[in-house]
Amino acid sequence: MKKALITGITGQDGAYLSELLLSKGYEVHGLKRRSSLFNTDRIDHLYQDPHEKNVRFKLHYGDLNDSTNLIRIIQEVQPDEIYNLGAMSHVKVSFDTPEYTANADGIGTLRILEAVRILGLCEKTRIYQASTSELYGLVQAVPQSETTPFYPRSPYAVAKLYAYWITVNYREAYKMYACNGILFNHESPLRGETFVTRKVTRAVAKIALGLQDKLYMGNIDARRDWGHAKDYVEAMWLILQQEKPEDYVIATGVTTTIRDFIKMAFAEVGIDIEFRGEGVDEKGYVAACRNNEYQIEVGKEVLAIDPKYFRPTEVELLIGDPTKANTQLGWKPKYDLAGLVKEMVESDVNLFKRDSLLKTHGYEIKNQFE
Ligand code: NDP
Ligand code: GDR
Repeated sequence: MKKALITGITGQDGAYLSELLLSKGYEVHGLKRRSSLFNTDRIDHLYQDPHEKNVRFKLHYGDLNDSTNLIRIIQEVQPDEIYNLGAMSHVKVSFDTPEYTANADGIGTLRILEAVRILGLCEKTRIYQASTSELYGLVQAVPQSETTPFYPRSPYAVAKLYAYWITVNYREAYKMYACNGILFNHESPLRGETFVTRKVTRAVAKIALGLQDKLYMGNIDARRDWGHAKDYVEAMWLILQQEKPEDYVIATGVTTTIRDFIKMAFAEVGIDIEFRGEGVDEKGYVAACRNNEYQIEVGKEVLAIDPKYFRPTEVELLIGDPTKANTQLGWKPKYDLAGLVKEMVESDVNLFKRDSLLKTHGYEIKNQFE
């Protein structure tokens, strides 16, 4: 039985990757951070009572900022594969916490590689590094492929650039099977609530159900190449199953503005949006409500721009060229953007129907910060 260790197991990708590896017969170990509230929502359905026999899903307390902890866990687990998905992964937040981000996202990767080397596991353990399309940053060429030059535009991206190159360096210096998956944005109903797609699908659901009036957004003209996280964790696994360790771009090859994503998400609940105004004065109005279940008045302002969501330096255009992954890995995405939007909106509508029911029975609904 193969053993995998996943850092970032409590995140979006960690949850889907755990499901995939368990379905392939792996024993799955995960690094979990101590937090003051439970943080295992996305993987609770995979939990196995550690007192049972033949447990194949095990969590270990740890942190990418603690080398001795990582060495101990890797020594204990002796993994065949490590998926380093743990990171402070929010680009905007990285401008507020640049040093922490550099430590966890940049040096954290070095700590994993060094632990494997110190423990003499260079030949046994294969390592996947969660690299990112944010490395391309300021557009140098499109579509972006494995040979496009990098120009990172945030503390997050700069930290991930270090992680990218230290992974390449350890592969070349110590003959380790260590690879970068340069993944473009991928989303799902499990996406963190403050990333743009989930922020939008949650707001759409709440606005339709009368739980929220308005959605405040940043730069809605940026473009992203969005895929489904389920497809992308499949690519991570494939990258570690090849004869030779290499780096791969994983993307759909289609780019869409945030503005169009917003329109698509509202359309899922039968609300048509029209944008009027310019720059920070731009607003989104309801042009039509085609769904009798939701009572949204035509002409209602449901979206406005709040400059607080602008980034000091922005990544305006991402569109990936997945040719290498298509041909060498045989990887092709099964989901398209329309299917992804539908699934995310449906999931959030179901989530907030419960709140709507509580509200109609007089219970107070907790607000959450974006
Ligand atoms: P999430 O933000 O959903 O999950 C991040 C995970 O990292 C969480 O489990 C989090 O733990 C954990 N983590 C954060 N800081 C530390 C730390 N110091 N030590 C250990 N673990 C830590 O990210 P995604 O699942 O979306 O992304 C997975 C990885 O892929 C990340 O590295 C991200 O940067 C990268 N990536 C993501 C893309 C995307 O579109 N989703 C695209 C390209 C790359 P906790 O739950 O306790 O906060
Ligand atoms: P990104 O994702 O920065 O690409 O990083 P995010 O969804 O946060 O932003 C995408 C684009 O939307 C614009 N935007 C807003 N973004 C957020 N979060 N909130 C807003 O209100 C808003 N309004 C407009 C942003 O400016 C940006 O242009 C994600 C993360 O998962 C990274 O970890 C990963 O490496 C990259 O994707 C690939």
